[in-house]
Amino acid sequence: MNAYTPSRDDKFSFGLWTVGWEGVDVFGTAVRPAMDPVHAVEKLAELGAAAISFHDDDLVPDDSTRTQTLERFTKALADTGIVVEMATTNLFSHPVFKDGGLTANDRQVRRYALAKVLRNLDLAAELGASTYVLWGGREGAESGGSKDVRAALDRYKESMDLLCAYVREQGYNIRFAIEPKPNEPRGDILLPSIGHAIAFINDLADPELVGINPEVGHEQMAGLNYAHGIAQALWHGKLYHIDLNGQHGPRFDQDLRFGAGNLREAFWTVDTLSGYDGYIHFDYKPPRTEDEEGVWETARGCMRNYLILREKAAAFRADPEVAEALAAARVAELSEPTLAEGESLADLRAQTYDPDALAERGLGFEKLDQLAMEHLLGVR
Ligand code: DIG
Ligand code: MN
Ligand code: MN
Repeated sequence: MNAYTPSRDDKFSFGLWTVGWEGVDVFGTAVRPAMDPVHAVEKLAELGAAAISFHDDDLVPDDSTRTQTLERFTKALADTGIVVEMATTNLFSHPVFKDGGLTANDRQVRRYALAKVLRNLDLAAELGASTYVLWGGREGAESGGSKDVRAALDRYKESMDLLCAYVREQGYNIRFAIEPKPNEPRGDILLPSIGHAIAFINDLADPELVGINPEVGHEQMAGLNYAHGIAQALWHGKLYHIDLNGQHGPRFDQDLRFGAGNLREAFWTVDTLSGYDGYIHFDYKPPRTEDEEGVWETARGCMRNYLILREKAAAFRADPEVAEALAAARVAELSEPTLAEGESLADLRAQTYDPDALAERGLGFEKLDQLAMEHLLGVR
C-alpha cells in the first residue's frame, strides 16, 4: 500500500510565503506569528519537500539584518539539501505599489519597482534559482480612465526586455515566468489569463527567456479550465513553472491546499503534468483556522493529494477498459493529420462525404468519463 510519502525525487516545492502566511486578510489581523525562513526550510525538508521559492520581502525584508539572515538561510539550505528553485519580487505589499509597480502611472514608482526586481534577481542567481516569477497583482486598474492599457503594456514590455537583456549580460541561468490573474487585489489585473500572457510574451524582444507560471485558482477565478490552460502552455513550450492550489470556481482567490476545491480538475491537471519535469510548486495559504501544526498538515496534504492523484491518473491510463473507451472515443485519431501525406486540398474536396451518416456515430465519451470518475472515487 503506497504511503504517499513525498521524496526529494517528487520535486515538491513551496513558497516561503505559503507556510509562512500569518493569516492576515481584508477582514482580519494575523492569526499566526511570523515564521522564521530557516524554520520553514527545516520543516519542509522534514516533510519531504525538495525546494522552496521566495519573494524578496519573505526572506530579506530589512537591510539591517540582510547579511545575517542570508548567512543563516544558506546554512539551512546546505544542512537540509533544500534548494531554491524560484524567486520573485513583492511588488504588491508596500503602499508605494498602490497603483502597481512596473506599470504604475508614476514613473518614479516604476523605476523603484524595476530596481527592486533587479536586486532580488541578483540574489535569486546567487542562490541558484532557475526561474524568476513576475505576478503583477497590482498591475491593473479599478476604473476605466486611470490606466492607459496600451501604454501600460509598453512599460511592461520595456521592463521585461530590460530584465531579459540584464540576465543575458550577467550570464544568469534564469528564465522568467509571468503569472496571470484576472482580479484581486486590483479590480482588473493586466495579463489576466494564460492566453493574455502568452500573447504578450510573443511581442517581447527575447520571448525565449519568458514563459508563464499559471496558478490553478487564478484560471478558475476566471471560469477557465486549468488543465486545458497548461496543455496550451505546454503546446507553446511556455510552461516554465506552476503554482498549484485549490479553488471553488469564480469567487475571491481562495488559495486552498492542492486537491481541495475542484478535485476533478485537479485529477486532469495531474494527468496533464505526467510528462512535466519541473518542480511541483505549491502557492497556497493555510486557512486562518490553523495553528502551526495545522499549517504543516496543509503542506503535507498538498503533497499527498498530488501523489494520490498521480497514482490514480496512472491507473486510469493503464486500465485496459479505458484503452477500449479511448479507442471508441477516437481520441488518438485526433493526432492524425486531417490531410494525408501528399494529399492536396483538391483531393480532399473531391471526396464525397455523408454528414448524416457521420452524425450517426456515437463517441462514447460518457463511458470514458465514468471510468475516469471511478478511478478518482477509488472503486477501480
Ligand atoms: C500570488 O498567487 C502570487 C504571489 O504569491 C507570488 O508573487 C506569486 C509567486 O508564485 N504568486
Ligand atoms: Mn492565488
Ligand atoms: Mn501564485
